[in-house]
Amino acid sequence: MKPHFTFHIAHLVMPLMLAACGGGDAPSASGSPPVAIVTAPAAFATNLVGNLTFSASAIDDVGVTGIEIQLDGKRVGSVGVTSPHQVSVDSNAYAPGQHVVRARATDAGGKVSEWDTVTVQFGGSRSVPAWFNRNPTWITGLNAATAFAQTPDGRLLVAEQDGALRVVKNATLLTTPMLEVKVNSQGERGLLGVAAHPNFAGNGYVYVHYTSTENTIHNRVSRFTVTGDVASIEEELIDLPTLVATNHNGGAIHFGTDGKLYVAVGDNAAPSNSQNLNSPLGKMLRFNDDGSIPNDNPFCTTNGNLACAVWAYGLRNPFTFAVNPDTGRIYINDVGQNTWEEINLGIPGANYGWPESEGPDNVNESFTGPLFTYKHSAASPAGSGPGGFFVGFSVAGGTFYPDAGPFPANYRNSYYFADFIGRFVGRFDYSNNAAYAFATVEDRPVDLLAGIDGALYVLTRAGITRISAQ
Ligand SMILES: [Ca+2]
Ligand SMILES: [Ca+2]
Repeated sequence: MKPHFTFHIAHLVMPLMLAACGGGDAPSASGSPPVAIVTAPAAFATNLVGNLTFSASAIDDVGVTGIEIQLDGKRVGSVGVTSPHQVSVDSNAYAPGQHVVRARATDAGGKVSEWDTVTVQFGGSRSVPAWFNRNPTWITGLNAATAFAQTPDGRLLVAEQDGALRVVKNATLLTTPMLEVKVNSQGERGLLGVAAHPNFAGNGYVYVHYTSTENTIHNRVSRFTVTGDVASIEEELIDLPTLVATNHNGGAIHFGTDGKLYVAVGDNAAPSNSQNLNSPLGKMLRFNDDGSIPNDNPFCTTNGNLACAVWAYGLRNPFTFAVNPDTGRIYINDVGQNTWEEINLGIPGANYGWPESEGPDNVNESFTGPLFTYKHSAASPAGSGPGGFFVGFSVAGGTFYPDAGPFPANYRNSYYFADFIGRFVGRFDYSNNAAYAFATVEDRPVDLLAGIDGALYVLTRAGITRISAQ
């Protein structure tokens, strides 16, 4: 702890000297903003358990009037005035893994310091924070599930890799699938994506993304019309190129708030596809709800060509993505190769860099780097660098929890993401550009969904875990 404090003293002195030298502006009653530092816990502290004391100090040229300490973006305890300001935190209330402590100070003139932030790791064995319940056996008996969607009436439609679209109705898995498509399910092929039309209540349209064996083995998006719990009338809307490898198909499909259908497509293990705008592979594609190509996509040289559907590119294997229902923002999870997992902000025309770059290792400033990225191995020291204490191998699942809902306020307005191998759910707090541990899962997660009832649903290969506010 001592070296950490000493390190910050050097930073504390400088603003005071600058203030003393005088700037161009006339001095106000409050002068310069204060400077705050977190003095406990130490940066990158690991395995913090039990009751913890967080401490922060602040200095100001005129006088500190408030010191605030936050954990994971939420204030803990009261605002103090005297340094060191200390608050108590029961770490047993939180999931084990990464948490972020920060402090700031104000002065009499309302000037506010920068945040001083330390990233730490809590220990313990809690599977969700104390304000939540987790039911890992809410639905069991799924066969190699890959993705799910919810209809406005609350049913969950669950894609199984072998081609069945299952229905969960009133917390029960129905025996009869809503539909079955004939698939090739070798490797990562099969039924991979499902979406309900924004006007499902009116038209009954459900969309599926699957590996068809018709003529050649290729991925296809079809639309079905649902009556009751059964779908009929397949309309084959989009046929992607013939596959070579069995992996990197991407898979997720969702409607944007613009009413367009977005389809995430992997590079099919041929990385050069991702930078080739004449290939729909390694891309995020964007279609009208009838499978036709909108005339406002960013790249199009030959009208009607499937390449005109490209909305963003430079992706490797975007198995999952999500649309923020409040803002329309799209976050694209890209499964990495040897080093990094990525969460990318969807931007029309963006190039996310694969295979020229991965994670934060951007080699070209025209590439769009990830919003958040975590590594396949611990940093040195553990917790430092992009991703902090998050370690995983396959980002699989993402959903926005909206501004409203039964979750405690500080758990809303967050992007939840899961890792297939790490078996965890993390929370990306996009307002503060930080990620925190949220939950552990007992099986391999493949998809996440913030449900109409305000619960967070975690789809695993074999079932659905339901996480709800207490
Ligand atoms: Ca001041
Ligand atoms: Ca990238």
